[in-house]
Amino acid sequence: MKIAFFDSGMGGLTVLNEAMNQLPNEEFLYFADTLHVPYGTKSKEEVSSFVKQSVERIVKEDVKALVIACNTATSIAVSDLRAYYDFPIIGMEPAVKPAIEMNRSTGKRVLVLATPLTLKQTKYHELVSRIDDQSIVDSLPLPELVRYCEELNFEDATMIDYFKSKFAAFDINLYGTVVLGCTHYPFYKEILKKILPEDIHIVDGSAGTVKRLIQLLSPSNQLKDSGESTIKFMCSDDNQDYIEKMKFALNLLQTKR
Ligand code: DGN
Repeated sequence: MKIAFFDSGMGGLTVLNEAMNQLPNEEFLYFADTLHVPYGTKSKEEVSSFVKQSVERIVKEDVKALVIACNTATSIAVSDLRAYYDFPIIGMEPAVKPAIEMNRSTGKRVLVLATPLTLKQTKYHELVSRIDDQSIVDSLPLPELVRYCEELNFEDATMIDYFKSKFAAFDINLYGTVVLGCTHYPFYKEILKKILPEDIHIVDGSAGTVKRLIQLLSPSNQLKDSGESTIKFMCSDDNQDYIEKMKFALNLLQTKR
């Protein structure tokens, strides 16, 4: 049986990559909702319906768990999906909690980067108000970044200009940690390192999500302990060129390991 990963586009590959590092014997399925990417600038109702349609296709495959490898889709649809399906469904959460812990004694602030839709959701505001007892968390929406990633635009010069213009309103030296609260953003980690101060930590939620996946599958012995990992790629518009693009992007992540 497969462990399925789902995102609007290729962002969830950053989470799949983490899972492949930790679970080398599994069969994976990766599904991208290419008919509707990007989600982050659409309405909550639209995204909720796109996620449901995608998951209906995914469950036709033989799946034992589903990772919603998209912060935007998780914040909108994970509770409804869990109420409807009876296999483990694991979502993403911006790694705000570890980021706050890292800065408790440093006096530095935390900057959360995510899509506009994730940052607007009650789920995000509740998370921050529950744990940000020193009011050190700020957020910055990056509405264009998913599109750049989908275009495989990883060109240093363009992206450095883009990030510099986005950070211009912030005194970046006040920050100890930057949280990548969208699964597309870790593709830009190396570029971000080039422009952020050297001592800033850059964190994302994929390790936490994969840890939770392992916790949920281990007790019922659903993890494989031998064999090779395999990946089946699917996308909602069945575009073979996009599938090749995803393979290329996953390979980029794997060569950075
Ligand atoms: N990768 C998605 C996320 O983590 O929010 C972004 C999806 C999108 O389509 N904007």
